[in-house]
Amino acid sequence: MKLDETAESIRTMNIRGAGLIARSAAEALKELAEEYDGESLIEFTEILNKGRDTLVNSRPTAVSLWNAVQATLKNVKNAEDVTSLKETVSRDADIFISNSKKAVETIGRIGANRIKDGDVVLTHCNSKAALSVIKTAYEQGKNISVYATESRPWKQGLLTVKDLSDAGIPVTMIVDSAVRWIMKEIDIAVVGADTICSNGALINKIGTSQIGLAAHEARVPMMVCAESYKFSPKTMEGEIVEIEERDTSEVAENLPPNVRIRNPVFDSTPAEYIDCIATEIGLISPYAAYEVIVNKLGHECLFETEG
Ligand code: RI2
Repeated sequence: MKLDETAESIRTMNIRGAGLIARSAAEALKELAEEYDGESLIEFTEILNKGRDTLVNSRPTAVSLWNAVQATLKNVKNAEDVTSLKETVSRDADIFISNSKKAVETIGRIGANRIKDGDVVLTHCNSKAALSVIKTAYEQGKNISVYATESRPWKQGLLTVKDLSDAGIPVTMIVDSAVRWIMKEIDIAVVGADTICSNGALINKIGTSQIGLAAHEARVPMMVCAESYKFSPKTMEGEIVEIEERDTSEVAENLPPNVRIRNPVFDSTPAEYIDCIATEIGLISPYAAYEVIVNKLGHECLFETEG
């Protein structure tokens, strides 16, 4: 797939889920690099930078996309010729993709240790990291069942219930507004992440914060499942995460013309409602987000936030 097609697929949500978006962006940059047949390092670098901007502008909220292009292009400035630049982009893309896949598996193993035999789990939207945790707990022989929200307006919950049911896990779908009512039956809420801010706040699918609020009220722990590239270096500089608002036709059509619709698709859950974050480098407190950004993503990506 050409880079422009990948960017369009991300925009239209044919490619979706913060982890898959990240891996697809790395792959798109790798292919862009491999297909360059000129001899100018300057021209080649410009093409890569343009490709980076096209990808980053396709969806604004998930920092996984930004971190993926940073990781893939991190050695561009050191390349001395076209051949070595091709090799470096290709290698760094492969490393990112492979680490990303391994991270989802490791998170499954670590997060599953927080799920007990007999637990009733609540999940939201369709997160591969959260599903990795739930499926690993089930594969460990734990007798669990899952409530999955529908996740309006895109109804990613339908993907989640299909996946869990294919794995043999008892699953019940609820509408998003049933979350607080069902909370009395829930032992643990397990959700994914699009972005984690330096203050530990979680940006995830719209409705996640009401799960956090209801879980906190009911003293139900909420575990977030997030690869380290879901943590945002940009928030270290005080940048506010842009909450994507998508086309209103996704919510409803054919309403009277004087009815306004809004379609924000992410929200922010404060750190105080989050029990723990399962990452590939361990189970952490949301208040350790700063350390993850500095120690795992590295100082060099801080304050290099252009693009
Ligand atoms: P994984 C999704 O966003 C959901 O918000 C989900 O929780 C998050 O990405 C992380 O997904 P969207 O792309 O990376 O459906 O865990 O808007 O798969």
